[in-house]
Amino acid sequence: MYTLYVIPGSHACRSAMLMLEHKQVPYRRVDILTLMHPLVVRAHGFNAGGQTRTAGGRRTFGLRFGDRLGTVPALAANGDRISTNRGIARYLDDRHPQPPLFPADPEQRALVEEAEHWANETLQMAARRIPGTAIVRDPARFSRSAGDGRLGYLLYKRALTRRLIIPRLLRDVFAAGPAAERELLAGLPAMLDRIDAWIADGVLGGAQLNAADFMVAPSLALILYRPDVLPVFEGRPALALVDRLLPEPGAPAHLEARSAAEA
Ligand SMILES: N[C@@H](CCC(=O)N[C@@H](CS)C(=O)NCC(=O)O)C(=O)O
Repeated sequence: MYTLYVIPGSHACRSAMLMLEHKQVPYRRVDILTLMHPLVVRAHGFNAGGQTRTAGGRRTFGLRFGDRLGTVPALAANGDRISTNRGIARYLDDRHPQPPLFPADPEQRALVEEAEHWANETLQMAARRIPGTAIVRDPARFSRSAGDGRLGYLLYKRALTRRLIIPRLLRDVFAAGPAAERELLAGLPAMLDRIDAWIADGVLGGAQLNAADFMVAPSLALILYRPDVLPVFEGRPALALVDRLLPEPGAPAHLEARSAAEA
């Protein structure tokens, strides 16, 4: 039995959950109270896998703190402690080769690893900051709407807690203040173009999903908590990918996925 430490609604944590589900490995999920997570995972023997995360080119105090102590997702397995999705993907593939998370062909694998790397280094942080700037601008509206969505409720179950804590976190840790908004939105179409191109080339969104798909889809799902960006997604293969893996609650694809899981 594996134990996965997560925080609720985290796109990074959902990547690891999708990978475990892909492997059909039973696991116990432990939800940590957000903000306590670097301390809790450290106390359980994890670290942050040597990451040096930046937001808007800055290593804020919060990022340095998390990188020193530990991040989620964090997987405890057979006495091992595996931090980061990158580590978790490789650990799972070593121990549970089928179905794979990376293609066997070395050239194909290199392409998937390139997409995985970009999703980890660039998309994952942009996915916090794109909705983040809207949240900082209008915390009350967001605290209501983030109670449900493709990733479930975001970080805190209570709307008041979301309203009080999340905007501060976004501004101070993830540099998602109003000055960043224009640039972040301007960069979104190019990011979606890149994902669409990988889908067209069969690197993402194939019959056999891979580690890069599981990194990309949750980030897109988080961006879509900001409804005004939907027109930029419409008609794109990138939207089909996130609809396939993480459908909007209540959408037909979501109901199908739920009844398949319950069967
Ligand atoms: N890129 C890594 C890092 C994930 C990450 O940044 N996780 C956040 C939660 S969404 C975290 O644990 N942050 C702790 C902190 O910054 O203090 C991965 O995919 O595993």
